[in-house]
Amino acid sequence: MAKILTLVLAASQATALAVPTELNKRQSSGISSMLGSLLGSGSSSASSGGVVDLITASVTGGLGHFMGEEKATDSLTAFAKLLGATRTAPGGLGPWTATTMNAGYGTIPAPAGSVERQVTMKSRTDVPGAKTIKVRYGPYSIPSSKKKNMLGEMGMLSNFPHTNMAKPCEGDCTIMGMNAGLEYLNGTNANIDSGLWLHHMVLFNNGPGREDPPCANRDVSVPHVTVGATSHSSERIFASGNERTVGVWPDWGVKDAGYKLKKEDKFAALVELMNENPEDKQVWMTMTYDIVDGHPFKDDIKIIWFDVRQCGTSEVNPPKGKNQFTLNYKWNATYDAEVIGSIEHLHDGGNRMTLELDGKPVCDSMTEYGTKPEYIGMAAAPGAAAGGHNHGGAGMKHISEQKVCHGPTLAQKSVKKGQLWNLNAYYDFDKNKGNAHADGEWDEVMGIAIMFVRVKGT
Ligand SMILES: *[C@@H]1O[C@H](CO)[C@@H](O)[C@H](O)[C@H]1NC(C)=O
Ligand SMILES: *[C@@H]1O[C@H](CO)[C@@H](O)[C@H](O)[C@H]1NC(C)=O
Ligand SMILES: [Cu+2]
Repeated sequence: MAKILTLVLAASQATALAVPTELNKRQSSGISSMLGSLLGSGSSSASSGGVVDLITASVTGGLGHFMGEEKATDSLTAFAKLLGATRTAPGGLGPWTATTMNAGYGTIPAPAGSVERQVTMKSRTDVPGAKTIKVRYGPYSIPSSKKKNMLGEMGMLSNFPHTNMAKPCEGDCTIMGMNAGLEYLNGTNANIDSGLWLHHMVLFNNGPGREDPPCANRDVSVPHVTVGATSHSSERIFASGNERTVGVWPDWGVKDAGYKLKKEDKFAALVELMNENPEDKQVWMTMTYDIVDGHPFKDDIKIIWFDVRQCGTSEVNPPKGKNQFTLNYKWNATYDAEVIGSIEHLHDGGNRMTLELDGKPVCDSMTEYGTKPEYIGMAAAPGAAAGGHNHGGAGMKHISEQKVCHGPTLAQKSVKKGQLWNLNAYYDFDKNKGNAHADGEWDEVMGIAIMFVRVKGT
């Protein structure tokens, strides 16, 4: 196993970092069949849809596009297994992503003069005893827009796995709200108008009894093993794109339930940040939490993750030649609960996202563009490349708001085991321009909804 691991690491590094992208097809197919025979001996994961496809994409410089294909989830899962992931162990995909894929970038020590890592703010809720705490994570160093990563993306810190992250409390507390942000080292907001994107972040909680229902039926789930956990020992509890949607449950009418955080729980995140400036940048990713001490409420709040590309990278390539398309995901509910609200995430080009139950609309979340100045693309700095993997350029309006469904805009307030929930993500590039790869093809898109449910305590 150790030998294969070294081989794969060496192969991946060698192919993606050293092999010129203009390598011809015959050479690259030679290399991948050689790798296939090396990896293939006794390893079913190297067969079609497995690691060889991934390495072939890497050799031909097409890894970025490959990540948005449906089979990429199987390939990445096979790669994770090859690096030692099992039902109970995360294996080496996380360390590989941190140190090989994002070599030289990621977390750095906070330079002298940086703002504090944690601040207690005025409470955002009127729940007795509640506090609002902002935790700054990182700082993270993001490559300049002139530097290309293994995926062929410019200026990207790509799904950087950050483990052992600070929690809003060390002992027991109850989370009642969350939102994410991006800041300069001095604590000033950082956004698109200065070329910095909170491309996305996913927060995981890893601890006894934690489980992520939609991915728990898989031995190995890519996002979970990437942060050093498994889908049977951890759960995704929050996510945000650059729209930075705020979810404060007391504002949705829930003041007597929350997510019960325990002493043994550990936080981790996938952090993807983009920089459109021609020099490296350093930023904090922030999480603002509303909490109360201890576990004063009987009921729990849980998170159900809807995703049109579940348990993979969440990325989907827009169908070729189509400007309008819909992406779909179905979830067959595995437990009973009360729905309190949902937060949706689309990429530029997205119109709206709906949740339906038995053909009946439950949530219709509209997308708004450029409603705030910091969501309008900055003028390119002299000498800058076209900006990240070409996220529009000067004056382009990006997603600034995604409507949250709760209360009157949430037509169904209960989930029953065995119900089929249907998520649709609607894209229309004629209405709102999407983002493009350097080669002019549409960049991958996403369709994610995180549904917050209340589970009765006993
Ligand atoms: C904070 O840092 C950013 C980036 O270096 C800079 O543009 C901004 O002017 C600074 N703000 C303050 C108040 O110092
Ligand atoms: C949902 O799952 C249940 C088992 O929990 C199964 O009986 C049912 O047929 C499934 N429904 C659909 C529509 O797949
Ligand atoms: Cu996204």
